Amino acid sequence: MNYKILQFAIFLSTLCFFPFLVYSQIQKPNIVLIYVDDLGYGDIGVNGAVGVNTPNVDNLAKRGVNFTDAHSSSSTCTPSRYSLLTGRHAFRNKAAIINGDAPLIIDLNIETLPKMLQKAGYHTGIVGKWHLGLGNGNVNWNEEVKPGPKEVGFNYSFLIPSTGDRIPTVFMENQRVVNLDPNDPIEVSYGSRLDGYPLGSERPELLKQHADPMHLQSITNGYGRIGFMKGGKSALWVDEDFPFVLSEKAVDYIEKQKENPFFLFFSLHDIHQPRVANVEFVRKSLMGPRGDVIAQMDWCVGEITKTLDKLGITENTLLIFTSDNGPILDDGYFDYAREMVGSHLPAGPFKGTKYSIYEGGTRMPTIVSWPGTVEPGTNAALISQTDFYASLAKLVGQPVASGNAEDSGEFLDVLLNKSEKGREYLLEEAYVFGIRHDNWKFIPAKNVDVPQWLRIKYVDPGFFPEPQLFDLSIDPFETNNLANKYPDKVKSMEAKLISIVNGEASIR
Ligand code: NG6
Ligand code: CA
Repeated sequence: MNYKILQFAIFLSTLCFFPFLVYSQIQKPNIVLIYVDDLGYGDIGVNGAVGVNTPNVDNLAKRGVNFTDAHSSSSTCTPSRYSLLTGRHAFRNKAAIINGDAPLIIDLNIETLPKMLQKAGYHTGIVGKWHLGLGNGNVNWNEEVKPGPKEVGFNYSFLIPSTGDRIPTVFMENQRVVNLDPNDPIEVSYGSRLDGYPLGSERPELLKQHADPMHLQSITNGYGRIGFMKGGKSALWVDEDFPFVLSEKAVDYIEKQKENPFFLFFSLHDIHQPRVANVEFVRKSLMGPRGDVIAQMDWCVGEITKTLDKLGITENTLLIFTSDNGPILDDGYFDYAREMVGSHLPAGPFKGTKYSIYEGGTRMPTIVSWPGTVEPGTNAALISQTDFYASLAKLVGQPVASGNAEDSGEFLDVLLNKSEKGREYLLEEAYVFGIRHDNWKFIPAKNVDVPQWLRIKYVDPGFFPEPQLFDLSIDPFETNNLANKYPDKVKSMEAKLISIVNGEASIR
């Protein structure tokens, strides 16, 4: 063969193989994201929980990787969920905790995590808590409510529309209320009282669990809620059934989609309040309802892993287990979590709770499991849930649409435990900002009184009249303020924070 022809033949054969070479690096495993509500770093066995066992979560950790410095974007729910699904920090959207009648807070023109996965050929579903708003304001709950999950990229949805403690206390499947009797239409109000369900403030004898005045508006299923509700009696949920209803829907989704690559966002109600354990889980812990619902949550995790095993798709499924914000003992309902906590440390070795800027507010229990692909172990990389977007995009071979997910860093190798090189900087959002630079943590001065609603919950949001600087490598509990000792460090971290919040610098 003459040399030119040989060269051409080699060129042709390279062309033939090239697509396979590229393809082989792109994998499309199923992706299951289990998002627990208000679960603290220390609330799982592998991270030191006492008073409750979490065998299913511990087993995930045993066959996966347990992250020790992984963060939700914020120490409250709506902002964290917003960031998770958009790869953008919540401050850019002024996202804050919203009520059950709030409009959808995700801009329909941006590409979300589920939309990106749809483009990559995934079927996408959400089962559980939404809390990102529905409709355009002024929702009519008696018809299809749009926009919602479908419009932001979920092919299937089964929702708790807002929170367990907010009305309407009904499930929605594909954006319609489940079991609604058209002759008993639903009305919802977060302003004036409706002539509907009795109020907790007036009929405390109807309550299964007493609560503070903010949670004593309409009573449904024996629990006072935030907001007023009328009608929809046949559609009301039974809180005690949550673990079974939600797990069944999630399992059903997996079974139906097992032939597709699928993305399931399993967004549990547990361990948010009202903390209601089904009788099967009552006294499964030594800590009362809060511990019992941790056991209940663990059971739900087991239902998912059992299903993946049964269907033989465990090795083709990337499972991420994490939480939306730090733990809180008293969030309004009187379930004696504070009295019964014993020596259990809900935030593990960290200071801070839900609503707080200290590490416990955003440092989340985080486990990634993909047996056969992800090497088991622990990983200390600094990483944010905002990074899931770009990292999963890389995994499935999708570009991040330009101008989208601007806070999402690509850390696929960290997620897959091939590297411990995470972020250099990480933003933490609460009622004051915090910024991490490797093991340094900076919180700017905030000279305002702690609001009463946080004070009565014993929450320390981290307000302090002077800047705070901690070296987490020697002081993980953020006790020793080094701001006076390292003024240059304070200056540079403050400047970085300001430039991020002003949109001049990236936080990737
Ligand atoms: C707070 C509620 C609290 C809880 C929280 C949201 C009051 C006094 N407290 O505003 O009950 O629902 O919002 O929790 O209204 S989260 O986990 O969804 O962020
Ligand atoms: Ca939460």
